[in-house]
Amino acid sequence: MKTDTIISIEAEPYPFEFSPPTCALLIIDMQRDFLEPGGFGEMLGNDVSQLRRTIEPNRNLLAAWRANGLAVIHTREGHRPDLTDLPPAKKVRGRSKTCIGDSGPMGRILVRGEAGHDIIPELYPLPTEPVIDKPGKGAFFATDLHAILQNRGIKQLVVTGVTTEVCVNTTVREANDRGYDCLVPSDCVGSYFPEFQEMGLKMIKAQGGIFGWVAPSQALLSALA
Ligand code: TIU
Repeated sequence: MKTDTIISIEAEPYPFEFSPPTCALLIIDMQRDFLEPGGFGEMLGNDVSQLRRTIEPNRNLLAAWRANGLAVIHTREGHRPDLTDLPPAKKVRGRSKTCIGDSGPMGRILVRGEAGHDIIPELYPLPTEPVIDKPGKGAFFATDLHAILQNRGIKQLVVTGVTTEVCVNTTVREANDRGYDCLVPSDCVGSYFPEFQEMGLKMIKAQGGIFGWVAPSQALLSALA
């Protein structure tokens, strides 16, 4: 695709204009422990179906990005096996009997290299797609994401994944402060809590798009077809 092609799609609060070669698809934390029945998320009492409905729309968007040869980046939330990058405050937060680093249903919880920490098979990264291992909720904190985006000349991001109000929102805010335009496809992000899904999206597009834009993924798919 030519670098000077500008595509405009219907979005809120106003149309999102982007140049595909400088717009990366950033898929946040579509990890087995958050999405799969029997994982850490479900063990904490969450309804994983609220997140699983995002798998198919993400698959379609990922296929479109790949078909057009555009940049795709994946993230995973997790920690080193020795937990030296796990803040003590994060370790004890929630007062759960089972916490990060402990043995869970799919290996040690949110530890790199464990089955539950990995990305779900439906959206598995290609070897050419960078995977950012992040210790926090935001994808920029303590990672090389910003450097990777700058090296590739990326200026805009389509941010998808889970959860809408936690890692997606934090990442969009971090990206916005670093000068990236962010579009969030509403059906490609999910929350365990329907009210947070709604408000998480409203917070992004409010006040003239204070953090970014929101649109259904079909708008992107139609534009890229
Ligand atoms: N990826 C992400 O959002 N991590 C979380 O901890 N989310 C929760 O909703 N807890």
